[in-house]
Amino acid sequence: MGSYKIDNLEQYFATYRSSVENPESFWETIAEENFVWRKKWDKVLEHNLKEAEVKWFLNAKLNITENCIDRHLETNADKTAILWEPNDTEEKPRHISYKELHEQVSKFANVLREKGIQKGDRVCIYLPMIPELAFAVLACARIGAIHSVVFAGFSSTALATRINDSECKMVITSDGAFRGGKTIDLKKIVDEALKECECVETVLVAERTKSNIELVPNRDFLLQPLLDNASQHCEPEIMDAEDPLFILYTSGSTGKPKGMLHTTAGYMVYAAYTFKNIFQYQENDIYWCTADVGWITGHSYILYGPLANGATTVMFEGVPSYPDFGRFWEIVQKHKITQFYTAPTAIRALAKENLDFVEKYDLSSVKVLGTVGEPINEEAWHWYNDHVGKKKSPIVDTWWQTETGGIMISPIPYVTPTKPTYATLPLPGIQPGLMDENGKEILGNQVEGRLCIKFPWPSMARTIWGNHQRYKETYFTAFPGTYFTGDGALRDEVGYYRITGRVDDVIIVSGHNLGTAPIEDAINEHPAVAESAIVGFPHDVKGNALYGYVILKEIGEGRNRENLKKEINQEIADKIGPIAKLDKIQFVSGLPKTRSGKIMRRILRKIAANETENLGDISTLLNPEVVEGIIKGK
Ligand code: 7RM
Repeated sequence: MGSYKIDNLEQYFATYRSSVENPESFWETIAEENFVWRKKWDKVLEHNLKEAEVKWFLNAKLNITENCIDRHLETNADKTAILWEPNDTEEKPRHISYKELHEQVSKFANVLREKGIQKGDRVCIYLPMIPELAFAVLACARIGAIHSVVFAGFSSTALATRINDSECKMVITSDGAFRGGKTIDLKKIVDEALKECECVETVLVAERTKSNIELVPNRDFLLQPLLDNASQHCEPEIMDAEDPLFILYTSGSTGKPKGMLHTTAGYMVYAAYTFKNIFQYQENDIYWCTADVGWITGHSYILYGPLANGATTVMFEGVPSYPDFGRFWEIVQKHKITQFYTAPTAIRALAKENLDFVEKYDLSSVKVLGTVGEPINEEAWHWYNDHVGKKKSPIVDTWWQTETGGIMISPIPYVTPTKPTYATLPLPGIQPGLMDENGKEILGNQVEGRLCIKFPWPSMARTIWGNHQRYKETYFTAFPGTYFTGDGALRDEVGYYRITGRVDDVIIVSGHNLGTAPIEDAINEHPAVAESAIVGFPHDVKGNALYGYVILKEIGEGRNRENLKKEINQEIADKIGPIAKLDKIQFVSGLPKTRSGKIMRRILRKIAANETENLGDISTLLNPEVVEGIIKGK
């Protein structure tokens, strides 16, 4: 992209060097050469990381949908923007051209305006992976409404919490969802959630499953008739560079989920720049990211990044195991996928199945493979490389977070080398550092520490919705002047990074970030439970599984333990979602605690992983005696 070419390793190093020596002129060049601006910026960057304050492209004016849609119409109106692959193999895929996308988004945007949604209003989108999800997201962006997409696998309680936290005025949902062999009644979940949400005035319902639904008068409206009557011309709202674009919730280690807020220009520039370089997208490529739009990966690398580049992006409604474990590869063959981006948990699940499922398809169209979401283990990496990439497609192991908005550390295929289990090198403009426990930076190579980013980048989250103090405390106080990622990492002898995992209490299960606190809160609501603690333990498919230590109240002591376990998991499924169910539950008489009352998860983690020989120093505990009992009771 632009004059900072990265076509070979030397150019990568040269570009990287200039991006660090003069970040502002680097990002200014990228922004100038690749986007449509209604007005250019007065200043590239203003920042004070100690106060968690960052602004990019100050006073620039734009609309992200003009960059993702309108500007492609002149040359590429008939090119497929979104290639939608349905859950059911019998149903036909849909090729949505840039022209059609423009029409659909414009109509949808007019419906939103007609229903009273204005710039700055929050709109919750709770939809399965159907085209309406993409249209809804982009329609919000067209009129300056702030979208908050909630993954359609979340429970009504989780949905209600997120709707209320950002006071959404509208919910966009569907009658139901098809997921593999199952049908999920989404509208019922929304109805349940809305009993707790006073802020919601309007619900728009897309029809997908044609299931029986109830429409609350004056609140609920079927989407299609509204779209049918809407004009297909919609003037985009002109946004300031720093106007909010979206909120996306991510679980924290304590308390309620964090609504990460991303703004317009910086997010767009970074998502587009990284997409172009990391996937080496060429005209006529068919790019597929298997994530759900409910996660940041779907926002940046199904929608905004690819569309800003005029790419063809595949959106898949189903799951990798339906109708059988060859589904991904059947789709790759059918659509001649050129870039394929998925998560280690999916790779591990598929690698467990018969090789026939992958071997029987022609995967020769693939040029780049990607992974994201958690550290990929050596075995999964090699399976992916051997059986999917046939040892000829570089694997980009992309490290990033909801908070970073875009990929931060990753190989650039055909330019920089790959190394199994390593995310390798920072992208231009990204300045990682490793810190020791005393907050000192660890210099040199062959070292390990806490991963920080030492200089702002355009797509960093600007705040936590409604709680800037929490944003500052979570990310900018551990190592003042830098952004702390919460991850540990090592740097090898040539400077490649390998991410080792979270250093705090968020557990990643099947690539999804789960906070321990909300799960514990759910368990503790069971009438027989006194207290609980959750830790992750290694699981060969999910990466991590959840292990729960539960202290019962006296009334629980006499009860059937197996029934209790079932009830506890039901409680979790209802409050958080089935993904947070515990694989193991152990009833204990006490939990190891520090003198200030904090549960020592380090010890519980080791017990769960059967690493009891080396528990470390337990003498600082308030109650060291409970540890032996827990080990014996395992
Ligand atoms: C994109 C996303 C963020 C956390 C992050 C890491 C872990 C993500 C990798 C990874 C090792 C990777 N956003 N993580 N990618 N760990 N290698 N390539 O996943 O907010 O949901 O999660 O995921 O711990 O901090 S997220």
